[in-house]
Parts: sequence; structure tokens; C-alpha cells
Amino acid sequence: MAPSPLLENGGVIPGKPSATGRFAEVYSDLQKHRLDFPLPIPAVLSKSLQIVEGPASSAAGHPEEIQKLFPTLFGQPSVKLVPSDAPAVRSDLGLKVGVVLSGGQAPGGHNVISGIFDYMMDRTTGSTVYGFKGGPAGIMRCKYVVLTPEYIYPYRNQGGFDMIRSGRDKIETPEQFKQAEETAIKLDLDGLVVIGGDDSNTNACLLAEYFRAKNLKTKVIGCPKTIDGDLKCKEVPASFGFDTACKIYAEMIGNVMVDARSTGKYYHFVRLMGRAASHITLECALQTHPNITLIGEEVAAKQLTLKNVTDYITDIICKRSELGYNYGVILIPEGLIDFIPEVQKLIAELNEILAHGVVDEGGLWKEKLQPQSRTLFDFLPIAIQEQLLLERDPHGNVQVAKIETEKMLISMVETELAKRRVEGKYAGQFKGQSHFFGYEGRCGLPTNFDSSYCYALGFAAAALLHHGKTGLISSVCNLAAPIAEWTVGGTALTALMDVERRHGKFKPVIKKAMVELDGAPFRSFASMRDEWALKNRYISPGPIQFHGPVADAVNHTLLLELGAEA
Ligand code: FBP
Repeated sequence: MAPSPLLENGGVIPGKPSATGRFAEVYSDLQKHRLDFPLPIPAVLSKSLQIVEGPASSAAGHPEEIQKLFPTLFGQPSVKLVPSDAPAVRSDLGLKVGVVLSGGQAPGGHNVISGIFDYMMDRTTGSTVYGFKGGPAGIMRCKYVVLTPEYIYPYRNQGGFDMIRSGRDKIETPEQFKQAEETAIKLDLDGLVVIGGDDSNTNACLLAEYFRAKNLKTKVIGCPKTIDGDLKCKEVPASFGFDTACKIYAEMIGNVMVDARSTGKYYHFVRLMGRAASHITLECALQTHPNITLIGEEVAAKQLTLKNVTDYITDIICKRSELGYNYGVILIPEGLIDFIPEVQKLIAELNEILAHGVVDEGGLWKEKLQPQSRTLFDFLPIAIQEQLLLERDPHGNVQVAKIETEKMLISMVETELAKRRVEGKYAGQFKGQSHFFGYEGRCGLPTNFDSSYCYALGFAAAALLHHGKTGLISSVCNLAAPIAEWTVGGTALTALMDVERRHGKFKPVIKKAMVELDGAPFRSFASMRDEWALKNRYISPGPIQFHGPVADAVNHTLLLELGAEA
């Protein structure tokens, strides 16, 4: 790989170990090697560049409502960064730029910050980059650290968000917007980069609108982050972290597959992270070829009940048993139960009850459930009942990471198999092993793809701020091509928005990108799953590689979506 022409050692500024908790001298050899790994960058970012504006933008839905919510930003064009013939000019007016990490960890976040920092150091003089600590709360409370080469160095190409940490707070009330304004004024901020998912980027756009309406100079740029892979569209083809997380899970699934085949006695039920969409589960299936994969979006489209899902799994287990296989691997998306219409209804009723009152120990609260939901609730294992009643996240969602769907399915499949055994329809052996692969994938060493993608996203975000842009999300495209040919720009955040009616008011939202059942990744999976069910076509991809023939391989989902061969 060609080193970055930007900085002498290829985009990495050497420095002393950070005083923040990371000490590069105690890193593993691989971690050390990654620290100084020369990142290739898109050719356009290595030279003098200029901004080219596209046509006026609209919205993903309800443009008239989006215009009312974002009167100053609505309609602004998306932009491209293109090479400029002018000699590279350094701006001698130092900028003051803040950066914040929002929501769940995703491998590569540190590289976004490095990209922002390196752009500022390389293209401007006397700039300051503030890292807001602990997520959006850091902005509201004006808690920050001034980033320096020494501070950043131990985090280069490393997983985690611990450089400045993250948080799930939202800037939503008038008081909170005022606090953000006070911070922007106090630090004399020229710009702010919000690294987050769909909610955080919606929030970034609201902040951009607020600052502009208040005539503040602070510009706001978003960056697409989430391992869940559900923040994407044509202009923003991927959220960072998905590539690394899926490869980590795929390695673990592959290991479990070999274990299953070796012992011949376990069915491994593997639940995978991904709060709403099933992209991670689908990608892991494409990488490893499990016997059964449940895709939440398909379950919802077919209006399946819990009984249907149980029967689907049990039927395959019975057929495999006739073939002499009393083992297998089953992938389950974390958000599965939220896709089952009857459970969705139950959860909606529970949300109402929890929002308005206390769940009494005597169980009187259950009287408030509709009869069908009551029957379903009582039918669920006690542990799942308790998990469904746990506290909601700050956005009001059920914390699906805490619901052990894999254990619930094991117990339901056991019951169904026992029944079939009595009926003489099953004579095999069944032992279920449950797994949840979630947090394990969120902070691994970012793949070559995520490392470079994140660095480019950060670099672009800084360039957009430097050119006075606001209300855009950093977008890096043409990702199936070699990195040098990646295109870079900023997409108008309002162009990605629609509205939802909540509590009688229109709220702007960037719609989550769910698995499309007519999309290439799902179609590819659906064309092979019957074969994977009965014949063992397991693939154990092994650990992430940083050198060698597969080091730069990009995940199947992205390639298939881009129309390239996976
Ligand atoms: P983001 O959407 O904020 O990136 O978080 C995604 C995720 O990792 C989900 O996959 C998971 O359900 C959730 O975060 C877990 O949240 P928490 O870290 O709060 O337990």
C-alpha cells in the first residue's frame, strides 16, 4: 500500500504514549504494528481540493414538513470534494473544531478523529481540536480534552471509543440546545463533527439548523457510524464498524461450526447484535453458511408467529436428524422478537404501561394487556418476561441486547421436539448451546477497510468544515474500487430525512435502512440457504487479516449492494 503523501510517515504522527489510559508500550506486537500502519487515502484527499456543489436537494419524504423543521438548511446541495489546480494552500486562520462520539462503539471511530485532526494540522495553522468527553453530554456540560499528536497517537488504527468515550444522551430540549450553544460560544467553535448513527445524525442536523438560525458561526458535520449497518443509502453506502464487527463474529461463528462438526452433539443458537435491522446476521450468514438463519425483516414480511419460527427451526432439525446430523448452527438477529407481529404488539402495550405506571409485583398490571398479548406474555419463559420489562433506552426502545431470544428459542424447540418424539416424528438427540456475540465485535482492531474508510470520513468532515459547510454528512463512495479512487463529499442531511408523527408532532428522522428482501445480499442468501440447511457447507473464515491476499477484502453486503461480485 502506498503511504499517505500527506504526512511524512504516511498519515501517522508519532508521539509519546497518551496520558489518558492507553500506553502504547504495553501493546501487543500487532497493536504496535497497527499504530504505525501507513493508511492509504483517496487520491482526492492527498492534494489541494475544492468543493463542487450539486443541485438543490429535497427530502427522503414529506419535503414540506422537513422544510418547516429546517427552514435555513432545507434544499441545500450536497457537495463533492474534487482536485483543485490551485496550489495547496494552508489556511493561516486556525479553526476551532469539536468532535463527539455518540452511541454504541464501532471499530474505526478513533480513525475518524485522527482524520479530522490530521487534516487540521496539515491544512491549517494554529487550529485546535476539542474532543468532547462521554458523548453529547460532554457538549452540554462543556467537558472536553484538547487533542494533541501525543494524545491521539496510541489510538491510531485501534478499536474502541476510549480516546474520548461515547454516550447515548440526546440534545433535545430547549435547555439542552442552549447548553450546546453556550459551549459553542465559550470555545469559539468554528465547527463540530458528530460521529453517530441515524438518531445522532438527525440531532447533528437539528444542531446545525439551530446554530445557523442563531447566527452562530459553528458549523456541524455528521459521520455515519454503527456496527448495525442500518445507516446507509446511495450517497452514504456504509456505516463504519460493520465490516470489522461482522468479520469478528464470522470468525467466532466459524469456530463454533467446526466445534459442532467435531463433537456432533450440539445445536449452537447464536444471537448476533443489531438492534433493529438484521444486516449483521445476514452478512455473517454470507460469510459462514450456517444451517439456519433468521432474518427479522423476512419474519415481519411473512407475519410469522413465534410458533411459526419455532416450527421452521424444528422442521430442519428433524430433517437433519434423519440425515444423521444431530448438530448444527443457527443465527438469530438480536432484534428478532421485535419483528414478530404478535410480540411487537405486546412490546407496544408494555411500553405504554411502563411509561405510565409501575409494574406491581402482584401482577395486577397485566390486566391492562389485551387478551392476546396477555396469553403470549404468560406463555413466554419467566426470564424473557423479566427481560421484556427492563428499563427502556433513552430513545424509548426495548434494550434487545438484554433479551435472550436464543435461550427462549432453545426452550421452545425442546418442547416442540419432545412433542414430535411422542408422536413418533423425531428420534434424534438435541442439545442446545446458546451464545450472544455482541459487545465482542464492537471494539476490535478495525479492518483495513474500516481503518481507511474512517480516516477518509474524518478527513472529509474536516475539509467540509474548513470550506464553511454545515448540515452535511461526510460521504465516501465508490468503495468497491481501490482506495485511491474512492470519491469524497458531503450529503445534505435534510435530503436523508423524513418525518414521523410522535406525540402529535412531526419529528424529523433519518429512516433506518433495513434488510431489503429484494436486495442483492438477501437474494444471494435466499438462493443458498436450503442447501446450507441440510448439507454442511460451513465456512470458517478465521481471524481478520491485515496483510496478505484477503486483508483488503470488503464485506459481502457492501459489495453485493454496490453491484460487485462478493
Ligand atoms: P448504535 O446504533 O448506537 O451504533 O449501537 C448499536 C448497538 O451496538 C446495537 O447493536 C445494540 O443493540 C446496542 O448498541 C447496545 O447498546 P448498549 O451499548 O447501550 O448496550
